[in-house]
Amino acid sequence: MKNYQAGQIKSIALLGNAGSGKTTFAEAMLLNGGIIERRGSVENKNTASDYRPVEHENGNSVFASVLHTVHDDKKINILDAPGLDDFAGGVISSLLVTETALMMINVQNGVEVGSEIHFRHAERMNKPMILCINGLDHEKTNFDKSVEMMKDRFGGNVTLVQFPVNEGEDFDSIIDVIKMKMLKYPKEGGLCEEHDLPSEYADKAAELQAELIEKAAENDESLMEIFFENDTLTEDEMKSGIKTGLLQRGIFPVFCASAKGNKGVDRITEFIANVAPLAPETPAWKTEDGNEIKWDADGDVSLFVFKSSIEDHIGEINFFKVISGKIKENLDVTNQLNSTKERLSQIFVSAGKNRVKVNELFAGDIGAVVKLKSTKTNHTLNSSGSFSFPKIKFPEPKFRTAIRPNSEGDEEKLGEALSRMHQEDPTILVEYSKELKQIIVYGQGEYHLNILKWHLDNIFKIETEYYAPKIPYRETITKSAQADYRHKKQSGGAGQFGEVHMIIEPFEEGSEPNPAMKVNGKDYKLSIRDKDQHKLEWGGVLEFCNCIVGGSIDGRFMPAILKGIMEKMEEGPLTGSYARDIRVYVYDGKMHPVDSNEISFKLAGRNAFSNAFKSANPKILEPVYDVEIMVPSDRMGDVISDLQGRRGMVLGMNSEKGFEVVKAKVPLAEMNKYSTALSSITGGRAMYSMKFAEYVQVPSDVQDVVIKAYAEQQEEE
Ligand SMILES: Nc1nc2c(ncn2[C@@H]2O[C@H](COP(=O)(O)OP(=O)(O)OP(=O)(O)O)[C@@H](O)[C@H]2O)c(=O)[nH]1
Ligand SMILES: [Mg+2]
Repeated sequence: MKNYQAGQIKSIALLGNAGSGKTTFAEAMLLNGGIIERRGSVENKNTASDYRPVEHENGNSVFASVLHTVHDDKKINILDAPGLDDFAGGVISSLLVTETALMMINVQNGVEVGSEIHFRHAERMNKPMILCINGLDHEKTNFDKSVEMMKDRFGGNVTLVQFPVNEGEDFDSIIDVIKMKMLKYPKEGGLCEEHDLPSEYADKAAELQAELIEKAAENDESLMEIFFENDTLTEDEMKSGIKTGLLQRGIFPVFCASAKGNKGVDRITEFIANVAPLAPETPAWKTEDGNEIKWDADGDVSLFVFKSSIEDHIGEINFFKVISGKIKENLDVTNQLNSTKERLSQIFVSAGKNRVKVNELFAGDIGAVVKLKSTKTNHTLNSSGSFSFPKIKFPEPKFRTAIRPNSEGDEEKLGEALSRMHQEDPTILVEYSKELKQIIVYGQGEYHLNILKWHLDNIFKIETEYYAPKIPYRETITKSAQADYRHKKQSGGAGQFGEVHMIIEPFEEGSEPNPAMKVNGKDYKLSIRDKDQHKLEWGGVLEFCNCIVGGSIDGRFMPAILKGIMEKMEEGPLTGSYARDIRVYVYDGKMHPVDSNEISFKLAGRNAFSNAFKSANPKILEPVYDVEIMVPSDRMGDVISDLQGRRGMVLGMNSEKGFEVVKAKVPLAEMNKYSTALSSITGGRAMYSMKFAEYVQVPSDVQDVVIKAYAEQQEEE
């Protein structure tokens, strides 16, 4: 493969709702560029992009694929991102390392929730956006309706560059208003023939071209002047205005295609090659310290690894973006996250399942490397200079489940498999929860974790079971209570004796211990000799006050008492959950000259605390999440009543471009399998995100249920 310099490389991310034709479009781009000889299809499970077994099994993209094609003297990197929101991680990493997004719109449905989600990712990442209305060969198409929905949802920068002559099963011709030509395609698709504009389309084409020229001019002052002077722009001026507009997200040019028929694909590829921005024309990347690293092919080498995967026959492969410099085979670089020296012994450009070895790559290009020692996604590799680029901000998890291997001996294998899956898809998170005594896996949705399970079953061959994840409740108290406990074991051998008297009360941030208090009608005067505030790793505080006078308990036993209390804080008396925000006053006790020791006072402290806790009107706190749901207006009522059925509190709603955004607070305990429920309520036309907000007391009926469930579980164990 020839070497492409920095000025000859473009990179695009294929976006769009699931099934809108991204993978099919990429396949046609590769055929037209001569990267593949024959076109595969998603149905035949033989596309270059959807090459993993799980994608063949499910008939959709699961991972983002790195591909490339060539057009004239340009190389175009293509990141084919998955459309389903469960695989959002692949969309975000694809957008990060490409300069332009190409969004597929399925002409049968227009703007779908997936289109909306991807549009927002691109908007948030400030990416230039080209739009393609695909599937114009379908029996039922409605080009104008799709255009209308796009203008309604994506705004006034949506600007037509083309319109179809004959949408429907015979689709083969497009009017292009940059060229003011009709593009006609052979039956089998491929490269078009340019024809003069048929007169019946001249008016519409002229009208659309005028709109396009105005849009192109408005993003560039010098062009605006030319436009006012000449009342038009030349094709080259138009193209430069469109490029400026793309970079400012001031124009979203709209093209037409049938990816399946390979019609219109060549023209869009040509537009990308000639008009879409080069990496050096886009903002420079910033390091974690905020320093800019220029897209300079003559600069020091700096790479960012945006994807890692394990492939048959070659093992681990890391995909990277060259941010600066020129890399050559066998170049030595340093991993900035673990200081490992890495040699780029073999570098490739990728076309999905196929890879081509190359000997050099320039700034702005995308490549792959194998056999690195300890480099993964989010790692920066430099030839010199110690800086790294910020990690990819993947979306917060939205779905979780507990997992266990069917056979006990498989724990280690499962651990390795899960960490490998996390490496391939960083939005799969694994937590070995000491608190819940479960392995919890987190993902973007139920389907996402079903795909994980598919890999465990079929690739790693480990039988596992998903089961209900416990809720990380918290326990606390709401009033003061007193308790004392004598631990005594004096039946032959080393005896044990320890007695502890304590008062506990709720701890509030900023409050001070109170030497005089009334508990259960009895007055106490305490002399607070010493207090220790312990910030708990699970949140909240335990404040331990030593109020012993007259040596009733020797100071050397206080840490043991605290240890006993901490054990109960780790495994609360109500449900075995972590306890928080409690102040303890140890104000009296008894010792035995021989039998008193640490274990005695630990147990006395522990049991006194447990008893006091139970009589301090203890409450269970549950994690509550901020949930934001984007739902089509016609389904908002159903979504809200479903939320209310989940003890959700709707905080507000606002309309955004044909969607309603509902904000609510919902207990985690009620969010189990929410992605699936929401999808069935809205016909898959909604999306949501959730983020931990706070701990809130559970309602008393729920408290009773949770305590009862814990008691039953205790009996079973
Ligand atoms: N008739 C017709 N079918 C198409 C066209 N483009 C794609 N398809 C079909 O639509 C289905 C989905 O196509 P894909 O290319 O997998 O869509 P995708 O956008 O990659 O979907 P995800 O990977 O799930 O995000 C396949 O059955 C394709 O054959 C088209 O232009 N016309
Ligand atoms: Mg796909």
